[in-house]
Amino acid sequence: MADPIAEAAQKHPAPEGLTYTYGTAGFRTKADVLDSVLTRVGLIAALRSRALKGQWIGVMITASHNPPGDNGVKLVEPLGNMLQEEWEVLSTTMANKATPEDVSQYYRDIAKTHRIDLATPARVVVARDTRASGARLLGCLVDGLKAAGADYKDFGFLTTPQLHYMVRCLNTEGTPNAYGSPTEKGYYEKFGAAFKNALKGKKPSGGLTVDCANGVGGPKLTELIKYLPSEDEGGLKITVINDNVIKPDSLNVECGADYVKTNQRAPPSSKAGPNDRCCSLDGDADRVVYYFKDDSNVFHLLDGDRIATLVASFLGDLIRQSGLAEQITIGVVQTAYANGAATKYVEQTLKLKVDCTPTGVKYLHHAAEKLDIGVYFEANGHGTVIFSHETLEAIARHEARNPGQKEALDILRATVELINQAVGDALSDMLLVEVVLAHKNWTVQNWLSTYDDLPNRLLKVTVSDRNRFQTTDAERRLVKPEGIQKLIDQEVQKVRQGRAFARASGTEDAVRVYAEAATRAEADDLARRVADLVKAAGTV
Ligand code: NG1
Ligand code: ZN
Repeated sequence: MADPIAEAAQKHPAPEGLTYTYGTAGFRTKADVLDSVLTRVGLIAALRSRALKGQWIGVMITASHNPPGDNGVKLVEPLGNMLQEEWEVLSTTMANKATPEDVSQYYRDIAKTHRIDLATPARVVVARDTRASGARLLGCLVDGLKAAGADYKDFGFLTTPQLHYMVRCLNTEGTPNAYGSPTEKGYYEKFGAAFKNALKGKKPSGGLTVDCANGVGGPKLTELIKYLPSEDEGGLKITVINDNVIKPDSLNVECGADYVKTNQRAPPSSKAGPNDRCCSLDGDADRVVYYFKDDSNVFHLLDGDRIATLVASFLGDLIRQSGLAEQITIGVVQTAYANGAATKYVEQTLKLKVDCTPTGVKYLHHAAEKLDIGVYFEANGHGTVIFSHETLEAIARHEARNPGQKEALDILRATVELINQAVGDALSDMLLVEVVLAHKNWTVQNWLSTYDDLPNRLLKVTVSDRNRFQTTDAERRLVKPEGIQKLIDQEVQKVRQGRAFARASGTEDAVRVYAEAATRAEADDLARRVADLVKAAGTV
C-alpha cells in the first residue's frame, strides 16, 4: 500500500551528517540544507492542528536578520504565539529522522502517543519572506502538508507578524474575541485606524525615515502607508528606504535593524539629516530600532530598551489619567542584554517592576502574560505589549468621570488596538512609538535624554562545543565550564559600573559575550577579557 508520508519524505531526503534543532527562532540554517526540514515541518503542522481539533496553525518561512543565503521555518500556535515547547522537541526529533520509513513511523507514533485522531481536519496557514530560496522551500512544505492531508492557505509574502496576525484572526473569526479580518487589507485597516484614533488629532512632528532591510517589510510598509492619515490630514511623513526586494542578495546587507544595532551606525544609504528621526526594521519586520545623528554627526541609538521605557511610561500615564491605576499595574520584562541604565530607569524613575528572563521572545512573552500589562522588548528591538484578559475587560468597562479621564481612556483604548498582541511587530511598534512621541511632544533628543545608556559591547566567540556553556539566573551566570564564572566576576570587579555575562547563542554556533561599564574603554576592555576567558575554557 502506498504511504504518502514516506513518499513525501523520500522526495526530499535529509542530507547526511547534519543535526537540526528547533531553537529560539525555529529551524534556521543555510537554505540549501532545509528541504527535508520543511517537508517534515508540514507533517508536524498538520499533527499540531489536529491535536488542537483543527484550529489553524501557522508556518512562517524566514531567516529574519540572517544573511540572504540562509533560511528558516517556524510554527505559530492558534492565538499567534510561539510553538509549545513539547512540540519543539517533537519537531526536532522529526527533522532528524534518517529514512522516509522512520519519518512515516514517527508521524504515526506522535498521533498515537498524543491521541490525535488522524481523521480530524488539519488547517495550516503559510507565508514567507522575500528570500530567493523561499519558493523552493514552500514547495517542500506543501509536499508535507499534502501528504498529511492538510488544508492550507498560502498568503505568499508576509512579514512574520502579519502571519501571526492571520493565524489569530482565522482562529477567532466569528467569536467575541475576533481579532480582525484575516486578510492583508484587514491588517492594514486595523492598524491604520488604530493609529489615527490613538493620535487623536496630535500631529507627529517632522518626518520618519524607515530602513526596511531590503526585506518584506518594504512593500508591506508601502501598502500600510496607504491606510494611514496623509500629511494633509495631520499624519506622518514616512520616507521608505532600502526596500529593494527585486534583488534578494541585498537583504540585510549594510542595512536593517541588526546592522544598525550591532555596528551602532546608520545604514550608509540613509540620507537623513541631523536630528531626523530614523528607524530600521529587520528582514521579516518583527524588530525595530530607532536612531538619529545629532548636530555634530554623532550617532545615537534608541533600541528596544528605549522603546520599552517610552511605551511603559506612556501607558502608565494613560492608566493613571483614566482613573484605572488602582486596578491595573504595569510591568516591564527584559533579558540580560537590557542596558543597566534602562533597568535602573524603569525601577527608580518609572517605579515599575522589572522581570528578567532568558533570551528568546517566548520567555519574555510568558513572563509578560503573568502581568496586567506586560511590556516586553529585547534590546535588539523585538517586542510588544500584552494585556491580560481582565485588564482588557477593565479598560472596556471603565466609565470616565470627567473629560480628562475620557480623553485618556479614548487614547488608551486606541493604543490597545494599535499593539499587535500576538507577537512583536516592527510596523505596529513603529506606529506606537510615533503616537507616544506625538502625545509627549518629544523629539528624538528628548527621548534620548531620559537616561544615559552605559557603554556596552557584544562579542561573538567561536568554541569547539557551545553546549558546554551552561547558565543559570536568566543566563546571567555560568555554571559550566566550572570555575569560569569566578574569573568573570573578578574581571567585572575591575571596572566601574561593570556587568558582564557569557551564554551560548540559541541561533548560531557561538558563545556571546556582553559587557557594560562606566566608559567605552572599560566596557570594551571587560568584553575582551571575558571573551578571552570563554575562548580559553571553550578550546578543548
Ligand atoms: P541568540 O543567538 O540566542 O543570542 C538572537 C538574539 C535574540 C533573539 C534571537 C532570535 C541577541 C543577543 N540575541 O538569539 O535576542 O532575537 O536571536 O532571533 O540579539
Ligand atoms: Zn526578525
